[in-house]
Amino acid sequence: MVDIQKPVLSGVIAGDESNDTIVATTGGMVDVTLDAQAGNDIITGTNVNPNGVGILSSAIDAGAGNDTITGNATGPTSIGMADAKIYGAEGDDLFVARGTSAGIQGAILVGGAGNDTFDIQNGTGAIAGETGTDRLILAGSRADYTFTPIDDVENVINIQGAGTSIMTAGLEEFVFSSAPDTIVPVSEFFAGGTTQLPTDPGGGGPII
Ligand SMILES: [Ca+2]
Ligand SMILES: [Ca+2]
Ligand SMILES: [Ca+2]
Repeated sequence: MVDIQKPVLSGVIAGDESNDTIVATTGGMVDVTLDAQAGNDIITGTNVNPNGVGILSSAIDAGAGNDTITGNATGPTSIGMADAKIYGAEGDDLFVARGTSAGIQGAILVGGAGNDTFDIQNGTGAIAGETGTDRLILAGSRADYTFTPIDDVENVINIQGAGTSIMTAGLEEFVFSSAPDTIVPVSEFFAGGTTQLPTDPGGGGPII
């Protein structure tokens, strides 16, 4: 196993085929290219500084296994993950983003195969669950956001509100921190059809 725990991580980092621990403890991950490979890996960027970012300008492939990728920024006006592209790959992966200004900013998070959870607070970016039963957890309540269904084949939804502008695809479940035990299935957002293919009020199917 690879065990790296430093105040700041940057550059090219490789895990191995077992369970790795790769942690930036106080100054975040900056310009990291990480391939964690197989195993259940713990990948964490913590930043305690003002204007800090937990995981910044980085590309992370968590690889197979059930991985946990966390961007946690605790200083004033901080962001959990910014300009980061993170791939969970196979396994049931957990993405966690926390910041005092936003959870994510310009982040692209892709779950890959397996049942993935994106616990990202709020912010901007794109999230794709891919296969499996994938869940998005947002801060606050459902009423804080507007969900616009775009495409019901890939379950594409645009989410706006509460400092959030996110395009999602392939997510099956939505949970809000104010009611953590309530799962909103994606089908609820498509009950009225999509914005691009308005349905006939008489139930005759899409008007093309
Ligand atoms: Ca590994
Ligand atoms: Ca994985
Ligand atoms: Ca998935």
